[in-house]
Amino acid sequence: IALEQGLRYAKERQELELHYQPKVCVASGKVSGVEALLRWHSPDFGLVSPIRFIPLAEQTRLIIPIGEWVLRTACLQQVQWREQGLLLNMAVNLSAIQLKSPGLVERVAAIIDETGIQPEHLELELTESALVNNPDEVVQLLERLRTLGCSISIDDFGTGYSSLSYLKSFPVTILKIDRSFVRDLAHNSGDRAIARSVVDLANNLDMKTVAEGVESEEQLTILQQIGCTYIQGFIYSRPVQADQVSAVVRRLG
Ligand code: G
Ligand code: G
Ligand code: NA
Ligand code: MN
Repeated sequence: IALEQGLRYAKERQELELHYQPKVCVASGKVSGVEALLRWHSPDFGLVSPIRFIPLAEQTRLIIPIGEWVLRTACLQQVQWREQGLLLNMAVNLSAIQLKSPGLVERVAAIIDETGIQPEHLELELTESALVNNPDEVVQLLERLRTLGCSISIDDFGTGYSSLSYLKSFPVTILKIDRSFVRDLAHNSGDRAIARSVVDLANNLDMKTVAEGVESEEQLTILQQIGCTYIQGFIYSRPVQADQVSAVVRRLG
């Protein structure tokens, strides 16, 4: 209850912050964009991990106003960077609760409008598990989001039991290979087979791939050989504060 109480006022009390983690394009070696990742600096609980507070925010539906703040803040940041000559795609996580909430498409449209982000630079990350129920409705919803001009990626792909027959009808542009398959890539042939299969599947469906949680040169080499499109992970950068992003982009070239 105490944590919930704190979370309820976190936004008004300006305790929320976004960090940004780069995604590097394998072909060009350049940073193509960043993923916005939420942080909560609680005066009572310290720095609370999203692994702890996102589920609570979902249970209490606080994720709806918080998620709106995340989207608006990330879009404003993208525009600010663009005005400084730093053009980055901005990926924002949307939870299943947000996806199911009435008026989502209208709220995303309003935020695109209000912030002036060019929607082709906005990517919405949805977890695979958010997409499994009512796939017919989900297809319609995703199509409406795509009509706004943004792109959609499936986060944590491979962990959520989505049906392959629906995958082809989801208007999705990117599959994110879940970190659990990347972790032991160098030593586990099963994980290598899975990663390769996800990349093949994506290619055959005209989608791109992001590997998450890439930490080592060995993992990177395998992912390059497999033909993964983008790499995200500590090997390039941890999630960093907004004012550190341009330095990270310069360092990575
Ligand atoms: O940022 P990492 O540091 O610890 O994130 C942990 C988990 O929290 C990840 O699964 C990530 O997708 C999720 N997460 C981080 N930021 C957000 C956000 O703004 N919205 C939602 N729904 N999930 C987020
Ligand atoms: O579920 P989602 O993909 O949004 O999760 C992003 C989470 O992964 C964040 O918690 C982020 O801090 C974490 N993360 C990003 N890169 C790495 C990495 O290279 N290794 C590990 N262990 N975690 C990572
Ligand atoms: Na994500
Ligand atoms: Mn993920």
